[in-house]
Amino acid sequence: MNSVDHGWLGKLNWDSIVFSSFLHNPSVSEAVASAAGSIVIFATLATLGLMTWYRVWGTLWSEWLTSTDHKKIGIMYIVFALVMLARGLLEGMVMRAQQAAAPDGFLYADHFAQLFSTHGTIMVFFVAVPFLVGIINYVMPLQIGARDVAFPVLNQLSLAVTVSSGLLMMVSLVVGEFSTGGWSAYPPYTGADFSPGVGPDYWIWAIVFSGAGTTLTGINFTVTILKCRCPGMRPFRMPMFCWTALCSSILMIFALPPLSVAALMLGLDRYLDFHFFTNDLGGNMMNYANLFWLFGHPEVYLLVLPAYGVFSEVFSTFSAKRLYGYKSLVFATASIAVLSFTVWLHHFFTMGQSPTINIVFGIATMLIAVPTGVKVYDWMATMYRGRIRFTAPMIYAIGFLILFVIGGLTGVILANPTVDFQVHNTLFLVAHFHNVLIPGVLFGLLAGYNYWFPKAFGFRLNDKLGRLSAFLWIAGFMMTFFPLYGAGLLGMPRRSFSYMDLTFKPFMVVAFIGAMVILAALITIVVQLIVSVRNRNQNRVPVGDPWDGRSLEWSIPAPAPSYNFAQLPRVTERDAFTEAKEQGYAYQPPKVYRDIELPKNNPLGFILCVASGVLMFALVWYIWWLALVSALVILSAVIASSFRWESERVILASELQSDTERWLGLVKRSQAVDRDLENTPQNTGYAKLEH
Ligand code: HEM
Ligand SMILES: [Cu+2]
Repeated sequence: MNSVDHGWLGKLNWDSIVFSSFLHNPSVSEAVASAAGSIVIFATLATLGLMTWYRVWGTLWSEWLTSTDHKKIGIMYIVFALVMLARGLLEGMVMRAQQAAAPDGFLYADHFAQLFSTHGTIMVFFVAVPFLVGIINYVMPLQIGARDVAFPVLNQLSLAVTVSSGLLMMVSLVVGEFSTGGWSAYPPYTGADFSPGVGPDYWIWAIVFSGAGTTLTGINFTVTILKCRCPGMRPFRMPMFCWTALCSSILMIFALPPLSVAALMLGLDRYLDFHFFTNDLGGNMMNYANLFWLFGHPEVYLLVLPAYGVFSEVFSTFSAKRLYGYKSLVFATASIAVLSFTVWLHHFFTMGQSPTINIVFGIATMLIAVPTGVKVYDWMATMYRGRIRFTAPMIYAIGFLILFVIGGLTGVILANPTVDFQVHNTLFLVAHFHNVLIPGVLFGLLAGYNYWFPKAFGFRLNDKLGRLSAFLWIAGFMMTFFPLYGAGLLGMPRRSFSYMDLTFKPFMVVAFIGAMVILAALITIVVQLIVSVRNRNQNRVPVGDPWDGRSLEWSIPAPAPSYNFAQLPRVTERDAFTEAKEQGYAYQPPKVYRDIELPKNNPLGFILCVASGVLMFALVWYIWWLALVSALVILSAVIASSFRWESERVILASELQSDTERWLGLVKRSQAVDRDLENTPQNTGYAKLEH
């Protein structure tokens, strides 16, 4: 393209700033865009200001930004995901408001298109993925009795590129415009001919960099689970969550590369005038569709499997029972992971291949319902005759069980090519995928957040507000998305910024009210956090086992110490901690205390986060010198880091001993609490043994 015609600042000029469009053309649509841009700017300034005011920069640097501890990296992933969730949800609200107000509306078509493109991209890549990677990061090494993930610095790098890609998404609200091509960015529409602006370039680089981070995370987690399990932790003794984490990580390794390749090829089309996906000169868009969905379909299972893992832990803990059908759940998980690669073609039933092919892929798609049914059965059997407590994670789990069956069934309906010809690209599809993504992914992640929070921070979240938020999510979800099934069956196309047929209007109004309920659910989560932090002293659970947990993460103090275990555990059973409690060898001091080596802090992640952010921005705007400089910074930082002499720090045996003895003393002084009291201040994390 005309890459050489640009000056020092590439394509960047004053008119690229969002406020300039508002000044040229003061309309409601532009006002909304400017407001969003202002929120980004003010939120950034306010955060920086507050951090300076409270003088937290030093701690932030030494405890967090340079940390290689899997627990801290996990928490940072989750904080990032929650910030992005707030943005993604607000965009959903604005879209619902627009469609409820149609045909009059208040947004331009182009602005609406940017909204569904950023919303979809953010929800999938910057909410669901980082949230689940964060939870796996925190929990999985503890569950398998390891000290850290296999490659702690790599973990830091994965976080770095994920965050910098998310920041790039935020910058696109202020400078320039985002893509209008949806989260799947189909060419040739996103090619240079039809989208000459910078929008698709923002999408491409955010996807390429965060995708690289996710692939590396997949490798890191897979190696960790295969290689770093404590003595005795045979595969079939691993907690269910670790199995789902393993399958999901393998999906990360194999599913993300086709996406990165597709996005880079689209980049070649746009930057260097290649013709992979154009309509002429030998290009063929279907190659993109195949690559994209070769990633895209496994991706949805990559998202949902860890949530299955969370629900498995939640069902068994809050029913005080062993997980029913453990092995069948493992095989169901693994077969879902494999099958997920064999169905991608159902995303283009209507794009002209033969009926035979459609039938084969239709049947393959329906097959996934079989292992999923096995799981639903196992979860219900786990609850049967259990001592069930309706805590916040359990409300999410039960809501999931009911709603996910509905979402799954609508998926089976869509898997029938003849039906799909009628409803593809209508709101029926939008209802279906939100029906699986919200109860199936988001509820799982929020359940995990409520469930493991006390382990991470040493105090429980307020359960009343947690339950309220879960109910609001369930009610809001149903009200927002069930009407879309109706509107879709009546023929309302997806991605329409307006419509003339007023039959759709009542559906859209109900959906908008439902979206407000979801907003209330989000606000409740924030309130819950604030209230819980304020009342943290009454809710502390330092002993570390507030829910009578069954796996190893509950066998250590809360918050978990940096070295995880004073001595690596040795397990002889599934549900290792329950076993230890029953046999009476929980809360024993190690026989000998030995020094522990842990990886030292490393500034590499932070440097890479900044440099890759600058690199992406430079690439989007064709600022070639800046791209070169930042690429060199990345390269030199990586090389320099490999020359670090001392990469380990030592925790002395004496320190371990005094920590452990203090904690064991606390256990002795604590009152064991019954399950009925688990959400009262009496619960200090010492669960009474019950049979
Ligand atoms: C408050 C909750 C939410 C609301 C109100 C909402 C609303 C919407 C709307 C209005 C669209 C555009 C639909 C269309 O006309 O094609 C959309 C698309 C989408 N949403 Fe959501 N959404 C919500 C939550 C989520 C969540 C939690 C996820 C994923 C984890 C998600 C993923 C997507 C995706 C992938 C698209 C497709 C974007 C595209 O077509 O390119 N949404 N959503
Ligand atoms: Cu699919």
